[in-house]
Amino acid sequence: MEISALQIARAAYQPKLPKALQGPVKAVEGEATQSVGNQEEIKALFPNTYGMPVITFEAGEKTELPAFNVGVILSGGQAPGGHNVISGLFDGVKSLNPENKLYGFILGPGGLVDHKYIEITSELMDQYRNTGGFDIIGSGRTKLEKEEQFEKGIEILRELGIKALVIIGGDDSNTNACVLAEYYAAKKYGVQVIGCPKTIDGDLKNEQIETSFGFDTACKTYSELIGNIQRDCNSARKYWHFIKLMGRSASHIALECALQTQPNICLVSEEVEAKEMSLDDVVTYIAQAVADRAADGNNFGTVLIPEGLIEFIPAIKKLIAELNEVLTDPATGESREFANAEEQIAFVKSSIAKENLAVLESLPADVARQLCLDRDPHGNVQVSLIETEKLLSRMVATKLNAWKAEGKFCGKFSAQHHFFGYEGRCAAPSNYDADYCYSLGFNASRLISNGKTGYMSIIQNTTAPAEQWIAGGVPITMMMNIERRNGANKPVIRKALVELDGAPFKFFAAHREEWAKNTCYVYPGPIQYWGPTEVCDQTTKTLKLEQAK
Ligand code: FBP
Repeated sequence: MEISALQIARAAYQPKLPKALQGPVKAVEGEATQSVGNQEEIKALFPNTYGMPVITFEAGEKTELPAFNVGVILSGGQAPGGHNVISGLFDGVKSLNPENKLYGFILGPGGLVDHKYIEITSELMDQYRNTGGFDIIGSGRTKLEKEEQFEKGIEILRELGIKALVIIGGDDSNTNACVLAEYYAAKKYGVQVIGCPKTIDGDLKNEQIETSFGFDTACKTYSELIGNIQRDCNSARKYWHFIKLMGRSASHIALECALQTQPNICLVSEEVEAKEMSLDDVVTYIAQAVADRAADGNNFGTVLIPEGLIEFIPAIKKLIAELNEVLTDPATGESREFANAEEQIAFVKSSIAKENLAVLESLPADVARQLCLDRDPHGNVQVSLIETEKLLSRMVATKLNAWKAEGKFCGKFSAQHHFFGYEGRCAAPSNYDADYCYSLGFNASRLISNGKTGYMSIIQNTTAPAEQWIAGGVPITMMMNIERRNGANKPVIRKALVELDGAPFKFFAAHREEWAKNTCYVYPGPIQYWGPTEVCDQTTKTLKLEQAK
């Protein structure tokens, strides 16, 4: 296999570890914890893993441990740094006892159920250090939530002598990790389950988890591309660029990219919902900015659109909630099966309330169709398939034409469309993600050697130099509450959306009028791995603003 010069040079990079993880550790326990919501229900559902303390690691005495084996699973969408979590885990496990083995389950949680695995040897590991992607073992979106899957899992875990399983995933995958930890603890199977916070979306964060890994690199990659587009835009001065950004529901990616690049407009879904804006309100807001810039002779601009926007428009949100209900079979809790798409659409139309049907029918036909048909295995609407950037620019053009017909000056409007998502998910991890991910993985090995289960690996204080980072673990039950999913109430990790009273949004809101009217573009350029620390080692503006609070 031919490999790039960057990959060769990057392979030699030794990720940094927090001081506490550089030698033997001892686990310091905090107070007993509570879940963030629905305490009584969560406690009843997780009697063996509820209420455990937050753990912090400090320097401790070396102890000899008998050899043990560990399994690892990559779950859900790719995020830069996944290979570093695995290399940190690998090095951590081997440092405890060189006889220890690490097994990777192939193509996500399905690999555990189907008994598909490989041993991660040092030769294999060395080919993937500090690289982007999840291809060392692959990922998948199979939901691990049924007893029969857990039982299939224990068969292979026992066969391979695996004492602990590390699940690297987002909120849904870590919810499932928590259910699995509880199940194995209740059955006294002697297998520990540890989670690691992954997702470019940045929505798996809370008081304990500062950020999910991959968010930093993905946002820097998109910001480079947005900056390049803005430079083109400011050179040619003839297009409005509508740029949709991945992130599923939360707008963290769009907001972070706005903070890095200062576009003319950035929509924030959480604000659209809070202000109860309609689709027409959103379109009017953009069209007004286009007209205002045209009045200054600027017939160009950039608009950032979060992927989940459409489902935050209150009327559409209600519609989606009802679609989720009617498309779930109440008997099985699974998605209903249909012979074909037309049958599914007819079923939807005959099942939903009149007012929701009216909203569905008011949408362009292609968007309505996508809303009715596409679901991921967790029952989420597949927002990444909805071409919001085209929908909005089409509607802005129509509005500007109507204004022109009324005699209002709107200048020229010509649009280009982009969707950035897959471009950033497998980028080579930034120094921040390389260090953070390696530390998360290494730290997971210490949670295992300390006998913990139902914990998520956490690394805190990450805006300080890595030496000063704080390593430990948080019980996953602590992040849970009950939410309606797929037509049923379920215990899930609470998703972190953009907080409108949080520092990142407030900073953006204080500057956006100026950015809209004037051309204040910033061009961040590509991620740098070597060079001055202020260029190479800075994390996201979101995290810096949050930590400054
Ligand atoms: P995870 O939450 O699993 O990390 O996935 C994030 C994400 O990249 C979202 O931003 C996006 O909506 C989705 O995955 C796309 O999924 P797919 O890879 O299945 O197209």
